[in-house]
Amino acid sequence: MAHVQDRNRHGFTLLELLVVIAIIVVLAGLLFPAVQSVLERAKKVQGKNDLTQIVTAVNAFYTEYGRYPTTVSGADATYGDGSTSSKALFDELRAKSGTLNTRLIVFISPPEDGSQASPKGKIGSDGQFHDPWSSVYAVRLDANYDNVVNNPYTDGSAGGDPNSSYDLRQGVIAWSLGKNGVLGGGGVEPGNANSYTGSGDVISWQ
Ligand SMILES: [Ca+2]
Ligand SMILES: [Ca+2]
Repeated sequence: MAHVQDRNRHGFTLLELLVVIAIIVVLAGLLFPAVQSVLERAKKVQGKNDLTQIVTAVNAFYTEYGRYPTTVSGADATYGDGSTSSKALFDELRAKSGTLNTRLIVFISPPEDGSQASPKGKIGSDGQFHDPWSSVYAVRLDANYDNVVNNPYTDGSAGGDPNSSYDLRQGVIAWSLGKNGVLGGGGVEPGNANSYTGSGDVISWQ
């Protein structure tokens, strides 16, 4: 009997510890989705801030030089869409290149991580600006100066019909593919592929 009393005095039995551990596991399981959703919202806010900075930088370049930071002419220019790297664009905006930015003005200065090809929310070793999920931000410039650019969700090609109702009356637009890394929803995002509505994508023009 003395032995049992000893054990009681010293605190928890194995069963009590197991119950406490089980309760902690259940609570952690309940909290995990909530924490994930808060983190995801924070990433979208960061994405929107980055997109605003990109658009502001391009517009400041236009104000300074009377043109957009691209050598493309006769059609609109799209960077970071998977076919054309955005390095040339950000090299000009970051004054790493003086080809177009002849006065070497720094229009944007995102954090940089040269040790990674695809860092999150930074310029990578590829010279491109990556979103908080590590995909590349896409940027479209009105390089034919007709005051419209194609909406990537309704056309996908740059420099289309300027009279189309699908075009946006913008000089520069930028967008992030969101958590699933593709245009529109699907997979880990709600919504449908190639559609902005209800997806996890982040865009500059709304
Ligand atoms: Ca245009
Ligand atoms: Ca997406």
